[in-house]
Amino acid sequence: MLTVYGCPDTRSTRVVWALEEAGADYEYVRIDLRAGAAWKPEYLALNSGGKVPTLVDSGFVLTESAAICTYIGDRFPGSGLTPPVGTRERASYNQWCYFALSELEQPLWTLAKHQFALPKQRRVPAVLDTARWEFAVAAKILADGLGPRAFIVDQSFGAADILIGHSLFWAQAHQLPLEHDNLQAYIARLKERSALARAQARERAESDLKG
Ligand SMILES: N[C@@H](CCC(=O)N[C@@H](CS)C(=O)NCC(=O)O)C(=O)O
Repeated sequence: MLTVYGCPDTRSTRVVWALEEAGADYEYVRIDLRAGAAWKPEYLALNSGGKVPTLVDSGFVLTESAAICTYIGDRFPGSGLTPPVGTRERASYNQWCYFALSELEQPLWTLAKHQFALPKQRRVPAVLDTARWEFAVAAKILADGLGPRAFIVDQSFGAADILIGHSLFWAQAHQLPLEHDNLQAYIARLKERSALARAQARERAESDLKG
């Protein structure tokens, strides 16, 4: 049995999107971050950082959205979300997952942290301009790497597209400039995926963690 702990409009959408792409059967438990539900002892026992997402697969607990998406791809090989281990495609897949987490998402996270996520006394407004510039640098690397292809690895949709796509949606929602035509087309292509719409609807429909 698979259980996802998440919250709408957070990185848990990546995981629910992957599960929907895989056609998996899963339970969703909403952790209302604003109400402090992530700090309840029963949730901290699963995710000691008090963050979402967390996946529990029959007692096996996994955190970190990229690790979870990769796990889902490997657990449902027919989904095509992850290339087989040991192949060059898998190496490229890893490359783009690490890029998504370390280069593309980081400036977005820096912006969020220093605008609202950190305690007020920890925020440093002077970093915001540099973070916007760093995002533009990462977007250019992504645009060059994507080129004319439909998806980031080998022309077929996969979990790396989920991680990158989710970060691009995040950037769009915060009005960061994304002037590369191929990235605009890529974003539109990803937004058309019915599994994404199902994931967003599922996250909004489910109820909160009890207790
Ligand atoms: N690197 C982690 C980041 C998880 C994370 O920071 N999640 C945010 C929501 S998008 C969260 O739970 N924030 C609550 C907090 O930091 O207190 C991942 O990708 O899963």
